[in-house]
Amino acid sequence: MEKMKNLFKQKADQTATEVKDLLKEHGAKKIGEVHLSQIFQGMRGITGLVYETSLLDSQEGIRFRGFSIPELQQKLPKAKGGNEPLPEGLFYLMLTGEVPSEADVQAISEEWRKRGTVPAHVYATVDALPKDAHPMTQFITAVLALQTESQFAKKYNEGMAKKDYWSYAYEDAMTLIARLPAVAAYIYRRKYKGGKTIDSDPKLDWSANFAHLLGFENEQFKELMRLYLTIHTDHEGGNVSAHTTYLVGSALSDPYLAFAAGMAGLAGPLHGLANQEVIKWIFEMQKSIGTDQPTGEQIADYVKKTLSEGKVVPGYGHAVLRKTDPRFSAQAEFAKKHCPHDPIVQTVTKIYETVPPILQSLGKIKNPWPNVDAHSGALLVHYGMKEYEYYTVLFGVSRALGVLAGLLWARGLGFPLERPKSVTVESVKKWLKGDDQIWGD
Ligand code: AMX
Repeated sequence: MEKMKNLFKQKADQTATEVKDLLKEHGAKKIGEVHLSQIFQGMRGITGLVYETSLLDSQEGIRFRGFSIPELQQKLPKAKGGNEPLPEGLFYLMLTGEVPSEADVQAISEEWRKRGTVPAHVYATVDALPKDAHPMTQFITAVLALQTESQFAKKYNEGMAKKDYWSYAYEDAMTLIARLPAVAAYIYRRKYKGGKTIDSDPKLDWSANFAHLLGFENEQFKELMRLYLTIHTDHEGGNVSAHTTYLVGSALSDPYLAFAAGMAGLAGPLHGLANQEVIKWIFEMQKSIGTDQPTGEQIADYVKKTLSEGKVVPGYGHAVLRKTDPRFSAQAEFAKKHCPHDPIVQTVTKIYETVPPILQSLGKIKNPWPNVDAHSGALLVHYGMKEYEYYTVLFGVSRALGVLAGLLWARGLGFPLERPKSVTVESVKKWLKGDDQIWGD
C-alpha cells in the first residue's frame, strides 16, 4: 500500500507549498468579524480551522473532497454484487483527493487485513471493565490500550525529526483503523453475546468483515454497514469528535491518543450518542403509547411531552446544517429499497413528517430537520441489532476514517499546536468600559 502513502505525501507537499505562497501574499487578509455573542455560544460561525477531507454546506450538507453522498455512491468502488460504496475508497479519497480504482481499494482492504491482529493485552484491558460499562467506555479504553503499539510515540521518544511526523502518524492511523472492527466486535460479543467471539474472514472487505465479527451474516446488513461506515466518517473539522482529535493531535499526542480523545467527545448525547438516544426515545414512545405503529397525532403529542419536560428531540437539529441531512436521506433511500414495510422504518418516516413543524413553531430552533442519527437506529433494529447502547461504537469505527485522515493532513501540512485565546466575563466587562487589552496581541 505504498502507493497511497506516497500519493498522500506528494499531495501534502504540494499543498504545503501552495499554503506557504498564499500566506506570504495574503496572510494579512481579514476573513470575517467575530461578535461578542459568538464567544459565548460555542464559537458558532467563527472560521478557525483548516481541514482538508470534507466541507459542510448548511443547505446542501456534506461533501467529501467535493463529492456529495449520492456521487460517492456512484463513483466509489463497490463490493462484488453490492451497490453501496466501500469505506476503504472514501478513506483513499479523503487522504489523496483522488477517486481510487478497484485495485486501490482492494489493496487497502488487504493492508487493513494484514494489520488487523489485536494484541492480547487489549482484550485483557477491556475484560478488566465491568460488562455493564457503556460500550463507548469500553471502546475508548480499548483504543488507549492499543496505543502501546504507537510507532509515532516510539519514534518521537527516540528523537524523530519533524519532517517524519506524517509518516509515523500514517503508520499508526492505518494500524488503528485495521484493528478497530475486531476491538469493537469484541465489545459487542462480550457485552451482549456471552463473550463468544468470531474469527475474521479474510475474504471479506473491511465493513463486511466487521458485520461478520459482530455475528451478522445477512448480505443486506453487510451492505448497510458499507453505507453506514461511509456516511458517518467525516463532517468537516469543527464538530466535537473531529475537532478534538485534531486539537489533541496538535500537541503531537499520537493518533491513538488523539482518536481516543475524539471518541470521548463522540460519546456525548449532543453529538454521537444521539445515535442511541433516537431509538431509545422511539422505544419509550412505543411503550408509552402502547403500539409499535403510532399515528402522526400520537407522535405529535409525544414530541410535545418531550419538549414540555425540557428535553431535546434526539435526531433533530444541527449546529451547522439548515436542511434535511443528506446522511438521513441516504439511509431513508436504503430503507425504501430494502425494508419499507417495517413498522419502525415507517415510524421514522412519520416522525420526519411530524417533528419539523413542531420544532419550527417554537421559534428558537435554527434547524428543525433531521440529522444523521434520526434514521440509523431503525435500520439496525430492522436487521436485529437492538442493543442501542452499542450504536455510537459503530459511529466511532466509521468516524476513525475521517478524523484520522484529517489528522494526517494536519501533520502533512506541518500545522502547529492549536491555542486559541480565551477571556473571562470580568475582562469582557472591562473591555466594554474601554479597555482593549483583553484581546491580547
Ligand atoms: N429538540 C429540542 N430543542 C432543540 C433541538 C431539538 N432537537 N435542537 C435545538 N434545540 C434548542 C436548543 O437546545 C436551544 O435551546 P436553548 O436556547 O433553550 O438552549 C435552541 O433550540 C437553539 O439551538 P440551535 O442553535 O438550533 O442548536 P445548537 O447549534 O445549539 O445545537 C444540536 C445543535 C444538534 C446540539 C441540537 O439541535 C440538539 O440538541 N439536537 C438533538 C440532539 C442531536 O440530535 N444531536 C446529534 C447531532 C448530530 C451529531 O453530531 N451526531
